[in-house]
Amino acid sequence: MKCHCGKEAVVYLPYSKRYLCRNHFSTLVEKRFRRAIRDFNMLKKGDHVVVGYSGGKDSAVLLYLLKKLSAKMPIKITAVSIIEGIKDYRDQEVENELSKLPESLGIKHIFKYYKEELKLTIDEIAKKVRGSVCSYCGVFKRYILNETARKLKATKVAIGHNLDDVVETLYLNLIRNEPLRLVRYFNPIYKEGGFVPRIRPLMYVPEKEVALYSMLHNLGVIKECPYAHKSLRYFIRKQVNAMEERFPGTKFKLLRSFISLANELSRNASVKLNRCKRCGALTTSKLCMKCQMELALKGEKVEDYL
Ligand code: Q46
Ligand code: ZN
Ligand code: ZN
Repeated sequence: MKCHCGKEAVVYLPYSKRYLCRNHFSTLVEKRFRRAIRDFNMLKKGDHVVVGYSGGKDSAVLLYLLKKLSAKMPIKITAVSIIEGIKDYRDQEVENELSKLPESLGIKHIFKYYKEELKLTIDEIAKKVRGSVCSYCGVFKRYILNETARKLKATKVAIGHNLDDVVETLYLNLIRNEPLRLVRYFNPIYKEGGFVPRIRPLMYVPEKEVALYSMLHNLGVIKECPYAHKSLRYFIRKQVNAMEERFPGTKFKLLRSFISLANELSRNASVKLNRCKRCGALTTSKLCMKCQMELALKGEKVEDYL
C-alpha cells in the first residue's frame, strides 16, 4: 500500500483510514507531540526538564523528541533513570545500555536507586504486598522523580505517558472513586517547594504509534517489566484495546471526554493542600501517599500519625 505521497506505507491508521510512509508518519507523531505541549502550555523557553527515562520505547521517544525540540526552543534536559531493583530485569549491562541514548543525544543522565532512596527494592516490596506491586511502584517512582527534580531545581518533570497510558490512568481514577484526580491530572496544582509540574507530551500519541516511531528511529532498548501483567491497569488496557479495535478512534474520544469532564469539574472543585504529618510533603490528605504506603509496608498504623 502507498502513502498519499506515493511512497511505500509503513503503517495504516484505522481511525483516520490512512496509509502513511515513514516520513509522513514521523511528521504526524512529531506534530502531535508539539500540539500537546502547546495545548497544555507544557514548556517555555529556559525550562529545565527532568525526563523520567526508563529506557522503554515511550521514554526513549520522549527524550529524542525533547532534544529535537530544544533546537528551536532552548530548554535544558536531564534524563533520570530509576532502578527499581527487579531481578533479571535491570542489571549492570542494562544500565550501560540505558546510557547510550542520552549519551548520543548529549543529554546529562543520572541514575537513582530504590535501594538508596527508599531502603527497599521492588522485589522486596512484592514479597510484602498481596495485590499489585505497581501501585506502590508508581507512587514511589513519582516521589523519587519529584525529589530529584526539586534538588536539581528543575522546572518540569516530563514522563513518557502515551495516549493509552493516559486513558488507562483516567479509567483507574474512576474505578477507584477518585474523580477529582481528573482535575488535577489536567490542571495540576503547584506550590513553591512542593510539586514540580509534571508534563506528558506524548499524550496524543497512541501506544502502537510510539512503538513504531521508536522502531523506525532505533530508540528504546528495555523489555517490559515482569510485574506489568499483574496490575488492574493491564486488564483495563486489554478492554480499551478491544474497544479501539472494534470502534477505531475510541481512545482519542475517551481522552477528549476526560478533558471536558476535568474542565467542567474544575469549575466547582476546590482542592485544599495540607502538609503530610509524617514527612511534610504537600498532600490532599493528612498523610501523603508515599508515607501511607511506607507505613503499610512496615506494618505500622496510619492512625498513629493522625
Ligand atoms: S516498573 Fe513498577 Fe512498572 Fe514494573 S513494578 Fe509495575 S510500575 S510494571 S512502569
Ligand atoms: Zn508519504
Ligand atoms: Zn509523607
